[in-house]
Amino acid sequence: MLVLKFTAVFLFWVCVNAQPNGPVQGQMYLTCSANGEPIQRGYPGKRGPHGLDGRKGDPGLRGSKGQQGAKGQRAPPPNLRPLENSLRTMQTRFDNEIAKIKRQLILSFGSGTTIRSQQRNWFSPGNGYVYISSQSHQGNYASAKRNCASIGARIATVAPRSVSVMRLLMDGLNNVWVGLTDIRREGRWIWEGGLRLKTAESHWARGEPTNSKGIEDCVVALADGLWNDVPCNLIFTPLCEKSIFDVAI
Ligand SMILES: [Ca+2]
Ligand SMILES: [Ca+2]
Repeated sequence: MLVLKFTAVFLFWVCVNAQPNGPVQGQMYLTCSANGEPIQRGYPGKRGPHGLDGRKGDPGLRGSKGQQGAKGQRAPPPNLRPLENSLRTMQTRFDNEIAKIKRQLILSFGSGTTIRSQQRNWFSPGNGYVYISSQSHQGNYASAKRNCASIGARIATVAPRSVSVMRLLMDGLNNVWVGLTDIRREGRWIWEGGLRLKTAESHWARGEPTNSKGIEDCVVALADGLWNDVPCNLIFTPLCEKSIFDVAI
């Protein structure tokens, strides 16, 4: 029995050492059976499919801090001079306009103020308008309207509606043209500009209007501010009027 075991071990050793270089791909394997007979072994199988992707690896270590970059050049200062000049101009215009409006408001609400404008003295009775009645503008009613227009005004239609205002304006004056007529239709009094005279704003002197001889179609203000109808071809001084905001100060 011992002899048989020894024989088997010996044969196994012979078979193993009969292929000292080991298996070679594409080469048939020869080995021995347990009883020492050589047997054939098959070719290596095909390569298996690719395995599944492995899990994502851990993030790498943080890199070291880079070197500080070179210092950049300072940007040139912006050119603000045009903007400053523009703002200064706007400020000046704004200040001038505010000053003008302020003066006009003071004159508008200030009674008895004289305004020097365009080489003329305009009188402000505080009603928002200024007035002038110059001997150099004397004429009939038609020329009186033209003369007022020549100095940037119109023949008065606002002041005559207030006796108190007219008394301020008529200081030392008498018989001045105002902008009221019944030229188109007798007894139908119309203000220059087209508005019809209202009863509440009528300030006729006692007994007026008389329409004497049927030719009194224009109106003058008397020294006390009341009205008289007179022929339009008489020669008187016009009472010229314009808004305080139309005065060049
Ligand atoms: Ca008349
Ligand atoms: Ca009359």
